[in-house]
Amino acid sequence: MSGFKNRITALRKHHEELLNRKNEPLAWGNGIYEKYKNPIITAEHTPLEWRYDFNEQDNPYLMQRIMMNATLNAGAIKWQGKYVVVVRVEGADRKSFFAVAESPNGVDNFRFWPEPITMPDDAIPATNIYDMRLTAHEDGWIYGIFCAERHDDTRPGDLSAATATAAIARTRDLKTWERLPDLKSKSQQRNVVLHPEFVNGKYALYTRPQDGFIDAGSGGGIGWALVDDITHAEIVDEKIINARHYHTIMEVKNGEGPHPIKTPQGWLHLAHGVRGCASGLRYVLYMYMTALDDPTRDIAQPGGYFLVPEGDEYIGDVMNVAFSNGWIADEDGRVFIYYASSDTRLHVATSTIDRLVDYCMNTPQDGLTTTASVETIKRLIEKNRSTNQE
Ligand code: M1P
Repeated sequence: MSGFKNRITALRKHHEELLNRKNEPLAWGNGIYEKYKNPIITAEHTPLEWRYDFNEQDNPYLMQRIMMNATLNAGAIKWQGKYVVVVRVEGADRKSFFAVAESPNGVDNFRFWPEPITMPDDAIPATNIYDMRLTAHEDGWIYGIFCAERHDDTRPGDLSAATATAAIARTRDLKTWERLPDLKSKSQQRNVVLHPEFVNGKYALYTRPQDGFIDAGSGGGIGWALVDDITHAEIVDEKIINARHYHTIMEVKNGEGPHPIKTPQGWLHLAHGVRGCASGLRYVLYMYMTALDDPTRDIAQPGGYFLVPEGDEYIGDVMNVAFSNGWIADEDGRVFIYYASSDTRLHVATSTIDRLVDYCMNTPQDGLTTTASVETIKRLIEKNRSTNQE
C-alpha cells in the first residue's frame, strides 16, 4: 500500500475512534442533572469527506481542503428511535450551516448524516444562518426556526453592521426543507421558537425583540406572539412573558432555548440569560415554568442559573458561554439537554422531567437583593436544624 493510502487508513482509524468513544456521566454533580466527561460533537466529528480531498494527484499532502471551526447550538428531536441533533456547524470561513447528526443513546456515538442540509433561501438571501429550534408541531410538520443574518445595508460603511431575522422552514423527514417567508416583525428578532401546540387556534411564537443585531436593549425579555398563518408569519401583538431584571443572570439579555416540554404540572422552559462583566458577556442557562392552560403565565421561576460553563467549557471562540436550543424528553421521563460551550462544541446533560419540575418548583426565587438572598439561606439552615439527617 502507498504511503498516501496508509495515511488515509490511519486518519480514518483515528476518526472512527473519536466517533465510537464512550461517554460517561461525571460524578458529584448538583443532583439536578448529570454532565458528561466528553463533549458529544466537536469539529473533529464532522465527516472526513467534508474536509479532505482523497485524490492523491490533487491532494498529495493530504491536507484539509475545507476546515471546520466549531459545532454548536443544536436543535434536537427524537426521530425514528434515534436521538437527532441539527447542529450549527461553522466552517473556517465563519459561515454556519445546518447538519444532522444522530446517536443511538443520546450521549455518545453521534454520527453526521453524509451531507449538510441544503436550506433554501428566502426572497432576500441571508449571509449566515444558525441556531435552529426544532418543533414537531401538532399540525404534522416539523418546523425549524433559526436566525438569518444579513448585512445592514442602511449602514454601508460599516462592515460589521448586521441584522437578525427569524427564518422559518419546515420538513417531514429532516432531509428536504421547505423555506417559508421570514417572520415579519417591527424589531430585529433572534431566539424565536415555535410552541408545539396551537393556542386559540393560532401558531404561538416565543420571541426576543431586540434593538440591534447584538443589543436586546429595550426589548424587555422573552416575548410571545400569536400568528394566524405560519406561511406568512407576522408579529402584530407581542407581549413580554419572561422579563429581565437588574443585577440578575439575565440583566443584559435572555432568550428562549428549545420549545418548552409539557408536563402534568406545567410547561417546562429552558432559556439563556446574559450579563456583563469585566471579561465580557457571560451566557448561562436558566429554567422557568408556565401554566398548562396559559403558556404565558409564569408559575415557577427558580432564582439564578441552572447550568454554566465549567472547566474546559469556559474556553472557546466566545468565552464564558453556555447556550442551548435543543433538548429531548424521552418516553421514560429522561431528558437530554444539549448545550454548547463557548460557541465551540456540543455537550449533553441528562436529567428527568420529575427532577426538573422539582428543581423549578422548589428552588427559591431570586429576591433581587443581598438581604433577600441571605434570608433565604437562613430559612434553609433553620429547616435543616429541625430535620433529623441521620
Ligand atoms: O455568542 C453567544 C451567543 O450569542 C447570540 O445569542 P443572543 O442572541 O442571545 O445574544 C447568538 O449568536 C448565539 O448563537 C451565540 O451562541
